[in-house]
Amino acid sequence: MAPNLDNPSPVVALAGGVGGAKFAAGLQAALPPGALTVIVNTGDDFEHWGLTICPDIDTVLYGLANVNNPETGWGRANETWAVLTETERLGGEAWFRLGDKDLALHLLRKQWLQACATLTEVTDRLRQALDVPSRILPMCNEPVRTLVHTDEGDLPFQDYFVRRRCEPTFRGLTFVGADNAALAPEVAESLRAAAQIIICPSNPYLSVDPILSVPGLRKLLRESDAPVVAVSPIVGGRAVKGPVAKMMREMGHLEHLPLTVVEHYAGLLDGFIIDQQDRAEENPLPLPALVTDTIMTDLPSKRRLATEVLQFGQSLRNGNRSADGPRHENDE
Ligand code: FO1
Repeated sequence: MAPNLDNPSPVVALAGGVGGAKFAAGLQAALPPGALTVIVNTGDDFEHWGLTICPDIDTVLYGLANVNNPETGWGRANETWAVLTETERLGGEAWFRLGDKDLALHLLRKQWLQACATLTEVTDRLRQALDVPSRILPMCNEPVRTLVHTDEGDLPFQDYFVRRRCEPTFRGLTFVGADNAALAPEVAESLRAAAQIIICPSNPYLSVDPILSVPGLRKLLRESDAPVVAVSPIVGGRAVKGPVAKMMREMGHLEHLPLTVVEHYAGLLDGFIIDQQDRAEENPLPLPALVTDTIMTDLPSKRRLATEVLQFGQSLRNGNRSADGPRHENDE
């Protein structure tokens, strides 16, 4: 896709979690400055230490600013832990690791929110302070909190995911507050103006579904004449490891197959990108697929993948859409 420098065709990405942030950084590197808008999950957000923690916004922000911790994927590079260490010594909660540089951002976000700035305004102020050329939009300005139903009762997402390391048996999810979420004008306008819409390789259930739960957002995707593609978050079928694999098994997704993800996004997609390790899974897919290396280890690999995805989306826009009409229809 030849970048049009004076009027970059706007691209909108939906992202959450570490995988989504990595791919968003690849898109930013592959596009002219200002062409990318990232709509980010806020279902992982929670109140902690009297602060409003927005892990997925911050993971995307730090990734696009190239100040993220490359080992963990979240938090800051070259971080120090003086406040966390002293908090623990004084008997405070230390299970959620907030570093000193990270804390500065949380203190400012809290101050600006208390001064009645919206989360969208606060996030835009932070991304400009970190010289990020792309726009970062919370999925909405109202609080939506992912609540995890487990055999030990209901747990706020971070309690389940970080404090308990997904040990309790997963029983289900509720996005508390989604019904009262409003479609922010910036979100609606970016989706209406998009030349391409890309669902990043984020966990469909934990990171993308909360975004799609905002009333009116899914409809904007369906109505858009921009191609909508998704990058598979699963590589090599059962390769998902650790607590997320346990959670997915307990969700009943024993097979982590590309087709499962395509069917989960029923009715939204014009194309799907799968890893070459899952080439055999391409055939049953009921929509155009790009098979490529989706492993992102460094910025060049993120940029290469993003460039291929953008070209694939462009090819769908130029009419190579699946025979059965513009969207992979599913009677849902
Ligand atoms: N994830 C962890 O597993 N342990 C942590 O202590 C932790 C701290 C943390 C602090 C700031 C932040 O923005 C993210 C943080 N994360 C941590 C990641 C967080 O749990 C995210 O929700 C996950 O990456 C899933 O999106």
